[in-house]
Amino acid sequence: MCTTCGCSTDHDHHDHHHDHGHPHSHDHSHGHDHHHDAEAGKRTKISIEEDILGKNNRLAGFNRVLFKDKGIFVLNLVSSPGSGKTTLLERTLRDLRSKLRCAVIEGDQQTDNDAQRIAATGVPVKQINTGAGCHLDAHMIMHGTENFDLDNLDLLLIENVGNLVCPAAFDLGEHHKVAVLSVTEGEDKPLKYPQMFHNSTVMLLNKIDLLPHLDFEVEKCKEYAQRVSPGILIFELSAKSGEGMDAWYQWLSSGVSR
Ligand SMILES: Nc1nc2c(ncn2[C@@H]2O[C@H](COP(=O)(O)OP(=O)(O)OP(=O)(O)O)[C@@H](O)[C@H]2O)c(=O)[nH]1
Ligand SMILES: [Mg+2]
Repeated sequence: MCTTCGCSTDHDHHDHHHDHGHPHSHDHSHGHDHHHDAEAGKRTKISIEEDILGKNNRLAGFNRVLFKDKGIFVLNLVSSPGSGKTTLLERTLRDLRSKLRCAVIEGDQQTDNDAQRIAATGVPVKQINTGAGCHLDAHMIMHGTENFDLDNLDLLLIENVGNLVCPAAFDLGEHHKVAVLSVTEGEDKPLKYPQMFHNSTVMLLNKIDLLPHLDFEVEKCKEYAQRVSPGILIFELSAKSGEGMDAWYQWLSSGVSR
């Protein structure tokens, strides 16, 4: 289950062979004998949550070491559904793929629609379907990376499941979370979902081509984002028109060459 919303994540209890030697301690002993005791139940829930996040953090640590060894810059794009993550990736890849060796992991509950869109850019892509799960976790990323030639990769872009809540809690071993917020969503989202913005290094304010049609107050939104995440970098851009994309590319490229 997800620590935040209590959704089930079947992938925590799968059964297949691993050849990458990371530790798998599938603990199925979570206290079913406590449900008549509310306090004990609460304690059990907290310990399950700590257990899940603890396991995730350990695996994220493995990923981080792998990415460092291979010299791969890794970004985790998080947002609500439809903010424009895939559109941003498509444009970014088309513009940067001649300069950087890129790969993409796509996370969605169902369909490989986004993976097909990325594949059309010619960049290697792996779709992960989370089923009932509302976020990617470090274990999925560990397996996702098995699909790529990591020795010949500069940049790995991960599109998380569209959800402003749960992905905030899960470290994937990435260098940075990048929160994508589109101007159609309202300027108050950083205040309403502070964890996501607090945990992100960058906020991409997307769809600015639509601003003339909306009441969205850009400065207010930026102030809210800074309030929950002081120092967060904000790029205003349009994945559709291309406006503002250069500053994003510059930041991205400087991360790769670091
Ligand atoms: N006007 C405008 N539309 C955009 C922009 N970026 C994306 N869109 C549109 O927004 C819709 C959703 O875009 P996607 O790229 O699929 O969004 P997403 O965040 O990947 O969606 P999920 O994967 O479902 O969470 C599509 O209709 C896009 O064409 C933009 O900068 N301006
Ligand atoms: Mg998408």
